[in-house]
Amino acid sequence: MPFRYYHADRIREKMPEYKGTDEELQEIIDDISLQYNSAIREVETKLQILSDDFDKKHSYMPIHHIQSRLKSFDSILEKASRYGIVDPLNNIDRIRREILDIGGIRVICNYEEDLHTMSGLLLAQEDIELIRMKDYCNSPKESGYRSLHMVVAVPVYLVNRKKIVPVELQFRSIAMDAWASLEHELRYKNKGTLSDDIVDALKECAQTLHEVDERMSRIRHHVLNDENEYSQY
Ligand code: 0O2
Repeated sequence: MPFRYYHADRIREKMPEYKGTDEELQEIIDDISLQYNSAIREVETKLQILSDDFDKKHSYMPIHHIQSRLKSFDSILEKASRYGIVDPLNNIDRIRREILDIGGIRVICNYEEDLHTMSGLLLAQEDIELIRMKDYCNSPKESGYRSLHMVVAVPVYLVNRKKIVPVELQFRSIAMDAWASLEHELRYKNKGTLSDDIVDALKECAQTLHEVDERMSRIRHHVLNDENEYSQY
């Protein structure tokens, strides 16, 4: 038996109101797994190819590493309830339209300028459609969080159908990612709440790391003397 993202009976326990058969429920779950995992792979491959070509042209790889995840089915159902989607298993189309981070990719770049270069190169591809962009780099969140978020739609070609599937991308510099990972862990360890003092201290850390990002970028340009080399992108 192939690896299963989720088994129908486990989800049925949580959603006893679902009236379909086990086979129908398993079909819904397997479809999500296949389509979103495929979309993640498509976009990851595109990014990898861009990074390889960048390396070939400039002897430099802007992407430090990539992480991806398929949102757990439990989290999808929890978010659906938060979004007021009642009877979510009978409203899979609404879930697909409204929950845009079922497939997620985090692209960790070396320098802040690389985020804009790589996201721009991806968006320039003709089979990629931008659905939504949130620029938390230029407008950080209240917490101090910085990152460039975008949701893109990518075609996935299956045996007898083509699906357009959304994928959420979070482009971060190494410094932005370090802050977000540690802040997330602290918040998680403290059950989602942190005192005002800690929140302020973390915000200061985010600002310091932003200054470090800017300084590192200036040092890089100084060392490589390549101020305008990538401006063509
Ligand atoms: P995961 O597992 O990281 O995906 P939502 O909150 O999802 O209903 P929206 O508008 O999509 O609505 O949220 P937003 O804020 O644009 O993006 C949410 C994601 O950004 C979060 O995902 C985090 O990954 C990241 N993020 C946003 N703000 C912060 C922050 O203050 N600190 C940290 N560490 N990360 C942040 P999730 O939902 O947490 O889950």
